[in-house]
Amino acid sequence: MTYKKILTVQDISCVGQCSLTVALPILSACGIETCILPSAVLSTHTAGFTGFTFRDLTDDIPGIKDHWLKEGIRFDAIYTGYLGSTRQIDYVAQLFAETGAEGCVKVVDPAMADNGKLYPLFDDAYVAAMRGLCTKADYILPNITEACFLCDVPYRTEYDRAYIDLLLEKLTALGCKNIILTGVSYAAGRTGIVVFENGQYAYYEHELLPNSCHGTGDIYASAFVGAFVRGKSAYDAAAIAGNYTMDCIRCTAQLDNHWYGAAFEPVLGKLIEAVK
Ligand code: PXL
Repeated sequence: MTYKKILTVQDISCVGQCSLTVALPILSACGIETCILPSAVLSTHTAGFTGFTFRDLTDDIPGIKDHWLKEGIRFDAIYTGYLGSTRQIDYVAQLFAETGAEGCVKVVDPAMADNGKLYPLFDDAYVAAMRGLCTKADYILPNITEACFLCDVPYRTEYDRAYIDLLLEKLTALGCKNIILTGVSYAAGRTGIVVFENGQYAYYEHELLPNSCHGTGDIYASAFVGAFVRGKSAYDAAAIAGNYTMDCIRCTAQLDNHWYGAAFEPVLGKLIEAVK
């Protein structure tokens, strides 16, 4: 049996179904021992709620890392999501360098923007720091907006394959290795995921659902990482994560007034089956 240990670094939004409250159950469901490092604690996520609290945990990270090193704790994979501050990104790079076991896979979801806009609280300095972290990862999982911020290309809602190739080329020129680009749509009613691995382009296309939900980027990234660390190929993991995310969106569409996140729990069983 393979039983891998992963560290995931992202915030705890106490309410809102995103970041650690999504990553921890999904990675556990994939059969991976999941260690967490909360980047910040918020009362809710920042997309749609107002007046949320925010406690930045940046200053806790060096002490936590030093304790782990002293205990000989190492991780088979490290996966980062929403981070709490620009300074924290440097600490995460240190975690990459010091706490990985041999062959440790590093995955960065540069969770910082969507629909052409940065999330509240983030600025150009944050983008620059995230760009640096992305070059240290084995896989990055941006959406198109995040890719545009990372490589300084204007965001477009209408595009063709040449535009996607430009983004992949620029990300590669920055030093990014393998790129899983989400939300890539080449035809009406369809969307999909580009898997750009070792310079090879592949595309997993699926239906574009009429509704969308907050937090699906985190669900997608967690399911991708879970399936990949369980031994699926990047392409198969991208497809499994895409199918699971659609199941979550369909499940959420049946609920009234569930605007702040996606109901990922009722369909977790499907993910467990898919990663077996
Ligand atoms: O889903 C990404 C995310 C994670 N964490 C926090 C957020 C967001 C997106 O808005 O606000 C705190």
